Amino acid sequence: MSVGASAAGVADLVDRARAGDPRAVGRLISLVENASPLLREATAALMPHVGHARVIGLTGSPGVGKSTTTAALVRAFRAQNQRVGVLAVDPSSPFSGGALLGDRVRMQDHATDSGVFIRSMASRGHLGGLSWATPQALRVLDAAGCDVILVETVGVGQAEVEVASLADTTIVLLAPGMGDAIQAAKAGILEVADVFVVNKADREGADATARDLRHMLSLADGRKADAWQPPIVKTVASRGEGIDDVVAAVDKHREWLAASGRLDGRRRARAADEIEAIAVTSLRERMGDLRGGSLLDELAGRVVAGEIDPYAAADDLLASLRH
Ligand SMILES: Nc1nc2c(ncn2[C@@H]2O[C@H](COP(=O)(O)OP(=O)(O)OP(=O)(O)O)[C@@H](O)[C@H]2O)c(=O)[nH]1
Ligand SMILES: [Mg+2]
Repeated sequence: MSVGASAAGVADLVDRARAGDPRAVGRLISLVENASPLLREATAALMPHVGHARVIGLTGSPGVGKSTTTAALVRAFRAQNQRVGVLAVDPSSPFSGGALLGDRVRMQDHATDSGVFIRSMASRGHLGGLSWATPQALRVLDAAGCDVILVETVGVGQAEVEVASLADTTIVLLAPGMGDAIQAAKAGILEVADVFVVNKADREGADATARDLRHMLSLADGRKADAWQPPIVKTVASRGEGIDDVVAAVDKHREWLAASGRLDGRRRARAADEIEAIAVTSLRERMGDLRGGSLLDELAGRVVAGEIDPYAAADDLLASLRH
């Protein structure tokens, strides 16, 4: 069956994904990636089966060691017999490839493990971008029975901050000598971090990086007394060192989220973002249809002629969308 065949095909895909068929999982994520019209039905079919997975985001500058850390975390969670999903997201690239291809190779260890699903996803420049697509892909992996989903995002720009904020727990990675603490502060990434990892601690300067980071955090006085204080964990991901400490920090954050009631708050905020992204996407599409239509042209003419102001014209345009 080809992707996008039919609604009946979608129900079958969802059934097979729930049974743990990696090909079905892959096809459902392709529906997301391609913004398929069948996605609406797929999402409805997935809804009753989600809410179980914990989502852990990893972000940080290129080359800092996200994929290496992700692979090490997969190993750690598999040792606990947890089912793991990995979603590698590249918000800046219109195509899957490059760095993500390298990641696939690195993940080879896990390629034959039926307890691990690995997918990469690029935005392909579709409307709404990854803030829209990522929650949908997470839903597929959740419904497929993942206990843990690791989301690796490339880079430390605004889009990455948004994707990172989709996680229950966000890990921000830094490495010595990359000027990372300052860069991270500039990109607004310090605020989204629940756990800091200073990776490549086998290199000189790891202690200095941790110290810079602690200093930056002390300057950011936005954190209230009852707020979570993000721990700083040092790792050598390539040798698996410190990974147990990362798992412990993530578990502790998870307990704090549950005990403080913030988990529910985060999930509601995420659902609100997703609803907004879908609504705005739909609005943009309908506005796009109007662009070729006569109403917008007519309103533009009236604004140019000085008959109405652009605010009133925009009101008319929005009113027409309600029909
Ligand atoms: N010395 C040292 N090298 C490491 C460590 N962890 C990862 N590396 C190496 O750093 C390089 C980049 O690691 P990746 O895991 O691909 O980094 P990444 O952040 O996923 O990179 P992008 O996906 O390209 O942004 C690789 O050559 C790794 O082997 C570490 O703890 N110490
Ligand atoms: Mg990577």
